[in-house]
Amino acid sequence: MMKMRRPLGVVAILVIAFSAAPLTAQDRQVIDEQRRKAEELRNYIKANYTKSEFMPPMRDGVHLFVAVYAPKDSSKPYPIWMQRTPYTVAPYGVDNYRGSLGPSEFFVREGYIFAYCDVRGRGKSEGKFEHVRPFVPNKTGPNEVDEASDSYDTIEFLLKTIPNNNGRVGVSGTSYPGFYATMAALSGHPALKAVSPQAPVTEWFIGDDWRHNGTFFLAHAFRFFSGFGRPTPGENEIPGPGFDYGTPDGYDFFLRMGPLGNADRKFFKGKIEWWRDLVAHDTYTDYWKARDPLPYLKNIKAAVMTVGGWFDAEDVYGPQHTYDAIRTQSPGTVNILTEGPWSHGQWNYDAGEYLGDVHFNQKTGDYFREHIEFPFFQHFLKDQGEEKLPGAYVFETGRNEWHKLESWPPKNAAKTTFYFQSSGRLSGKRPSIADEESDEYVSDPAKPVPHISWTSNQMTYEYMTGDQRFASSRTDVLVYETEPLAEDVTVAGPLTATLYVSTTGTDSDWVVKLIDVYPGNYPDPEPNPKGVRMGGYQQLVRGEPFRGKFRRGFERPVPFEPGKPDKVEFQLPDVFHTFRRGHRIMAQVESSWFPLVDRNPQKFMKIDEAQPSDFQKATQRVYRSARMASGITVGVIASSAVSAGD
Ligand code: PG9
Repeated sequence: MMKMRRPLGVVAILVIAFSAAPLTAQDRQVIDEQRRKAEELRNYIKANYTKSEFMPPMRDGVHLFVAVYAPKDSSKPYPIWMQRTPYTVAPYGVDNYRGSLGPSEFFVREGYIFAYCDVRGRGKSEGKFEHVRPFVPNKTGPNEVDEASDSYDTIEFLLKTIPNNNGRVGVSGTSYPGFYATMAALSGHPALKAVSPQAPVTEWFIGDDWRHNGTFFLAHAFRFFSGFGRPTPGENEIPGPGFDYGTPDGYDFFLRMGPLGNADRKFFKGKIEWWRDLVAHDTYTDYWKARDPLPYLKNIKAAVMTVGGWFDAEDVYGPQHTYDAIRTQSPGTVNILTEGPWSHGQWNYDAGEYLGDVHFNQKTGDYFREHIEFPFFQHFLKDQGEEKLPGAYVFETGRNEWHKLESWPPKNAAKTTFYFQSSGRLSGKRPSIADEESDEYVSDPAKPVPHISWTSNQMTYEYMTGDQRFASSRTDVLVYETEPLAEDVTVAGPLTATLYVSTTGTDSDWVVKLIDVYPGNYPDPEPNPKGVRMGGYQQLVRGEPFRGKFRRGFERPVPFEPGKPDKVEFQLPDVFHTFRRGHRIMAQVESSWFPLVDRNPQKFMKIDEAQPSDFQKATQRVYRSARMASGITVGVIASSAVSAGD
């Protein structure tokens, strides 16, 4: 495989260019080098590719816009790589070229035909845009269209129109484009040989983007919709200007905003239909079910490599559940999962050496692009590369090693429960206490638990690995931890939180976190520009909220009976992490996570209709007895069995 230069360090440029600190000579050198490489790539594309634009008709007559970049060299046929997006495929015009093509520079240098598509109703495409348009199974006529049929019709057009193609098509996309990649897989087009849904938006009520287990991801949604959602008169919705918060402090901004309903009353003023839908649909109804592609992922003909980041703040749920749905529903499909130590989409553009304060001691992003993603498409679109691909490429954080597995999660992970015990202990031993021992705290919506210890008005990607010491010291956060580990403990797969709780309110949120506590002598990074102290660092490995009224099911919210113990059990996204010897395993439980999650008034009601007077303190209890044994269950791999990577 030819050794490629490191792809653009977009994050490097942005971090350096927008950091408060004055630019050093080295910073300038990095920026100049990245700019030179970007210019060189742009010139290469212009010299070796010809751009053309089309408006192919879909089966219902609606014309969609496609921009195609084809190699000037016609000495051999090339596969088609396609992406469909709602974010427009600008720049428009056959003389205006993109600065990059395809998933990475490897594809540009190798030679592919690249097709960029505005989805229906976006950019220069005709038709009506529908957010996450529901899939229509068993279509009966040309007017029953969806993103799968639009993918099918676009592929048909490209194969017939673009000269010198080799008859094979690949599709990939990240996040919203990842949803369209999943839809392309559902098109069933026979020429579609390889699909890579990356951080695909998949299930928006339970785990992706806007809602997690019924809670509303306020900071993320507010930022997104203060730009994307604003309709522009006379045109399709296009990203509008950023929103001026007037402060860098999101905790203060959203607390002063007041109840969730004020976001529309004070700021969006009814102009953003999708915001209204997301807020109003606060129970798992057909609105959400219709937008979930997972049940349809059967008999998928194309090879699928789903890509996700263990620390993806936007869509950590989608990739894991897309892979799992194909694994269980479409056994004949070549189905590969790649999970790395990444934030949202970081694998596409960054070296992937760290996230926040957590370092991985290798360029995980470069490795993915060169040794995982590019070979996947080369294998299925050009018959190149190794015969047998693994079922999973997964990065083990903590030990910081890649693994190639037959499937995910690993079969040798034994289900193990870490129980909450007295005096804040966490252990594998079930409590033997007969009576109903519990720990309690007062949850006050006027002083919710922050989700970060620093100041930002964004969700911030780094919260996914952030230091939790700021939370441990709060009286409204329960903390349970093991003794320092005598040997490495590796956890792999989904986590299940089982809480036996009571509240003096009639609704409540429950946030569970799994945390890696570093030993006191853990070294600080060198260099250490932020002056972070890693000794005693409490690194978030996984955190997830659950809106308690859905404990009987997401379709049927039920109130708590004040003071009466009840069971709340939910799944947290998968992890693959080793707690090293000398570290501790910690669990935290709290009832707010702000402004990542909207505040629960702790009164059973439609939260978007809550008034300030509805928000009430509640005394929460978490039980830890033989009969009501709260804890976290996860697969544990004996250290000896965790084979090193390839
Ligand atoms: N996760 C983002 C998103 C997905 C779907 C709708 C709106 C936003 C994204 O990065 O595209």
